[in-house]
Amino acid sequence: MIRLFQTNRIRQIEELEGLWEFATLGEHEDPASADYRYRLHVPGCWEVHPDLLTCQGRGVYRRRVAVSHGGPVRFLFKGVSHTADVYWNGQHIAHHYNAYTAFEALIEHAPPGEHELTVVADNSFHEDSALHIANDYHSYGGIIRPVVMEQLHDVLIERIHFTPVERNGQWHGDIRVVVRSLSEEPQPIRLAGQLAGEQLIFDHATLAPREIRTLQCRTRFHQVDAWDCDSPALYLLAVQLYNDGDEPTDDLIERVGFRTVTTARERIQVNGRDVVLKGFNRHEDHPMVGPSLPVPLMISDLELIRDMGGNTVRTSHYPNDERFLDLCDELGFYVWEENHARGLTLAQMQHPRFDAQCEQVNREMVEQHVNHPSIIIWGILNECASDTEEGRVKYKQQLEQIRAMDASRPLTFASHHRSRELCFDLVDIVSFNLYPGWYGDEDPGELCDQARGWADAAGGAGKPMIMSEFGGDGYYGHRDPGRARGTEERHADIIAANLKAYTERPYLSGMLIWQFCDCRVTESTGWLLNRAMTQNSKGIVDRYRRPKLAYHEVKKYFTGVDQT
Ligand code: ADA
Repeated sequence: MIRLFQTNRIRQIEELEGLWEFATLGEHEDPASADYRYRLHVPGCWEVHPDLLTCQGRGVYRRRVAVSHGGPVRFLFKGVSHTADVYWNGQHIAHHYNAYTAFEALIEHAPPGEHELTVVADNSFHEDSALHIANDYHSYGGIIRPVVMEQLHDVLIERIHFTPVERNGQWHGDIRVVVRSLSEEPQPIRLAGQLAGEQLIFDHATLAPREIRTLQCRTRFHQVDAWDCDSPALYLLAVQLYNDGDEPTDDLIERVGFRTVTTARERIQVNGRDVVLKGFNRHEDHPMVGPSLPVPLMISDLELIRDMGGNTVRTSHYPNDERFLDLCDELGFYVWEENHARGLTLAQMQHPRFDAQCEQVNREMVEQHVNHPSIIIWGILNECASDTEEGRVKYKQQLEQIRAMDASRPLTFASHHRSRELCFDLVDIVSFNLYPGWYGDEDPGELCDQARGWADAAGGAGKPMIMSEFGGDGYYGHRDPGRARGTEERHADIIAANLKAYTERPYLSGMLIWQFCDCRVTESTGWLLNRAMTQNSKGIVDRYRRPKLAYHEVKKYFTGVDQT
């Protein structure tokens, strides 16, 4: 399944789901000489195969595809982990870095008939990789998200950017449609669009050869319901492109919601109403499928979160599968989506590729996910060097980049620098990762009050505050009346003490538990990567989603009802 709704009625698209041929590749081995001894499912990761459980390096996927009519053909890869090289009949056509954003591979003149598509994926921590490094989660290998083949015409709709605007109780929408010509000749075009019973009117245009242009309109919507968690009203936004005739030659459908997000008086507002975010940090991880959760498993994750009374997911620490975001739109969850970076030191932020790789993931994240009403916050650079002047320059640059692309959502980052933080003045929401009861013995309530003080003193006064991470280890099934560290009992105690303190503090705008489910981490040495069982065990459910004792504490504090 590509999305939770139909994205095209005119453009011919086909999901390339199923078994592809697969081979592991040596560091310098040519894919042409690969021994395709495996069949792996796409989407999926290679670690699900018994021979490849810990395989890290390069692997090559291959399949044949049928082109029905000659012309441009484009493959959309929704996520290849983590570096991809794509070949068409042996010829290199695309390169992309980062597992968690989509990219295209385009063939401008594909003759009809059968062709060979080959994808080399690399999940090694090579020297060109500034963001995928050994870390407290696993960088799986493979084509981890769906692949779509599109048969196009010379002019196409590249993407749609919808921004809802509320004025004097009336909903309006700013709609920007990016169109792209692949032609060497000027191309006259016109767009038609429909949203929530209104026709969208765009100017006609003639595109210069190979031009990419944005056409926009602002429309008033007379009969729409606002999107919110409790009533997640969604509308299809359909745009058709006419090139040189009366029949449209291309189209694109997005799904949008009408809602505003603002911050004022230390609070976050959705549609003008103060909200408190209660929820979880979540890694895309499952022992049976790695990062490639099928939709039913995504749904059951959200059902567990809802059962505990949660209303929010932070996509720690990377942009998520867009089908998960579709589900959040549809089922009514708030999302803090963040770019891909975790715990980088200043030296790691000074990697020669860091700036370019961040610029790219920020751009792709916003362009690809901007229409999800569930995303109410953009985040960047979790626990990086925001306590240094050099780090601050990079935070500022990235926040400005995102704000220039989308000024309709507040920005934040999760800090663990306490009183040393230097970047709270740059964001709309201040967020703290603190682990009272686990990494330190502080009282959660006192620490939280102290954190509010640090924020106020460091440029965060008047801004909403979120406890963006807290928790402790709890090994599923490890019970002991002595409540030793690592038991489910101690884990439940830590979660309860934190949640009691935070739910009692009216100045807090959010509390996000680290973490929803246990997750696999990189196996290595050093205190962090030496984690027991090579997993981060702070999940409220384990990797198989079995609830730990803490589940009931979360439910008690998030729902306000004690069922024990
Ligand atoms: C950090 C980090 C998480 C995780 C957590 C922990 O704050 O942001 O990714 O590593 O700590 O479990 O220690």
